[in-house]
Amino acid sequence: MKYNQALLKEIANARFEGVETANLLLIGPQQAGKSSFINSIISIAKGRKSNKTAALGRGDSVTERLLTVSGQGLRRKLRFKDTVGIIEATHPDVTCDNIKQILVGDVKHREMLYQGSRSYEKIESTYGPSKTTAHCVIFVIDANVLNTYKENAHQGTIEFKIKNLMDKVKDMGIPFILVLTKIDQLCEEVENDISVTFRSVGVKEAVDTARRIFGFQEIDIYPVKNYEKETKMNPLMDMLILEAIRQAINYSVDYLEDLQEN
Ligand SMILES: Nc1nc2c(ncn2[C@@H]2O[C@H](COP(=O)(O)OP(=O)(O)OP(=O)(O)O)[C@@H](O)[C@H]2O)c(=O)[nH]1
Ligand SMILES: [Mg+2]
Repeated sequence: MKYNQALLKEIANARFEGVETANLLLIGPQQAGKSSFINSIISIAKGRKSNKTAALGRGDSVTERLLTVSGQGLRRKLRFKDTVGIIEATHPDVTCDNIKQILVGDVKHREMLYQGSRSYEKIESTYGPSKTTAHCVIFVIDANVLNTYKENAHQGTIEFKIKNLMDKVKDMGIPFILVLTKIDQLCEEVENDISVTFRSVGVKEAVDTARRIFGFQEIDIYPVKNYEKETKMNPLMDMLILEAIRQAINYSVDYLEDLQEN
């Protein structure tokens, strides 16, 4: 598809002030499709299926450590940071504390994410946008579980934790988007034909719910279908994923530009 080629080119041509590569940090509940999303992008960039970060449906946490994924060509523009999925309860919340450390670039590739977290003073004092900090956050949520989230959620719930992390990201001035995954499971029409995504009532409802619960703006919400069991590439799936990435890249460009100017 010509449109996809144009999107790919636009991403490949992005220029970031002060750094060569945009750091995109993925945050979301366990099993939301974070790793699958990263693998999907890499597959699109390569033009074939690729698995850089383990994504398996075992029902429990698959990604157990920070994985930084980057590559050649177009992929040199993007560095993905894949994190451990957020789960309900658990106190102290090591995963959320750890994600806050990752935001400020304080965690290394393959560092286990279940280790005791370090103190917050350190986080604040070391903060300074750089090659290792996040330049845009991609929140990833399964579109099918959105309607189980509550507006006035209490502490310990997944939605509370996500809102808390959103606040942190906003406080730091880091831009963010929301990727809604598994839209194929929302309704049969989308499952059969991904091109009806933007006409689908189910997708519209999911987008509205995400706006209401989390306060995302509509232009920042991207419904996608990740590659999972497919063996071949699908240009319509690619398009939805590329649109999300383009927005994340544009936000990274703006963010890094603002930092240089101020
Ligand atoms: N049908 C469908 N399944 C998906 C989609 N995205 C991911 N999956 C499946 O959902 C499961 C979880 O995906 P992962 O990518 O491992 O999710 P994750 O957020 O990285 O999970 P953790 O690392 O455990 O937090 C896998 O079985 C994927 O194949 C999607 O868009 N549609
Ligand atoms: Mg994962």
